[in-house]
Amino acid sequence: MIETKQLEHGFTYLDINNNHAHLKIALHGGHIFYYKPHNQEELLWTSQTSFYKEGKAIRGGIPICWPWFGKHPSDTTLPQHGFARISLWECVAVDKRDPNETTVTLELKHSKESLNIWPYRFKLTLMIIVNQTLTVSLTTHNNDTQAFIITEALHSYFHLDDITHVTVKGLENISYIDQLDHNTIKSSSQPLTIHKEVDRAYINTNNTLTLTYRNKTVTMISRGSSSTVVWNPWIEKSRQISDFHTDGYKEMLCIETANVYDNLISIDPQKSHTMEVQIITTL
Ligand code: TA6
Repeated sequence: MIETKQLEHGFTYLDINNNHAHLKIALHGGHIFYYKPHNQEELLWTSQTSFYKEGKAIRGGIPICWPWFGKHPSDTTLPQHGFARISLWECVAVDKRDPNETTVTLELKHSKESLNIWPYRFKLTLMIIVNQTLTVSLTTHNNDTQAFIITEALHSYFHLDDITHVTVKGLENISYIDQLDHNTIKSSSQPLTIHKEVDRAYINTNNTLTLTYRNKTVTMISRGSSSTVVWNPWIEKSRQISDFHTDGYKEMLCIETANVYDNLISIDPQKSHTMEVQIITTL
């Protein structure tokens, strides 16, 4: 079943309930902000104090950072992480014929406003497939007459019961940019555990990562992505973020399927690029 509903704050969202999971996608940002496989806990974290208003991204779920990740390279007055996560997307297709699999396609196209801050004609297609797994696929089409460059991320916030019990595997011996230490390049031979603030961009990553906590394993299989960003703001930083609920840092970890820094993507006119992640949970 798929219904169009409204949050009390006024945002329109698609509410999908099939044989495998319950998922909510806001048209604001093309933003998945709720995902719960049946008989499991919510897999994505969303802040209890998130804003739901124009010009702000929902805090949690899967914000789409595009066409730049982080600060704009030359103009810091432009929105952090680009404009896709604060733009209104359109739902262009829904396939719900099979109760075991629902596919939703959203689109965002260039507009007068987008051309003012990013001077290229484009179409972004977000395809979301909910079956036993969740697949999120972001395709950038270059509809311009010149090539353009993007950086991007599916800034996924995973929901955990205790950050100190988490292990991330698949990033060992891969160079990362430590965004908390003057962008110094580092690496570690050990699986990643989190006991303090972390903000890292791993470059040239493998396409399979696992996140393990308690008795649960979440596997992320990516395609068209060469970077992985890992972020937890920990105590002090999370207190400075007004839409981050108190102690929320204990229950979340961002593991972001991305193309950032040297893994930027150049797309020629009339060509496209797809970045995708499939999220698989095993108990
Ligand atoms: O993905 C990591 C990061 O870029 C961090 O540096 C941190 O600022 C975070 O994203 C959240 O950014 P936001 O603009 O959503 O507050």
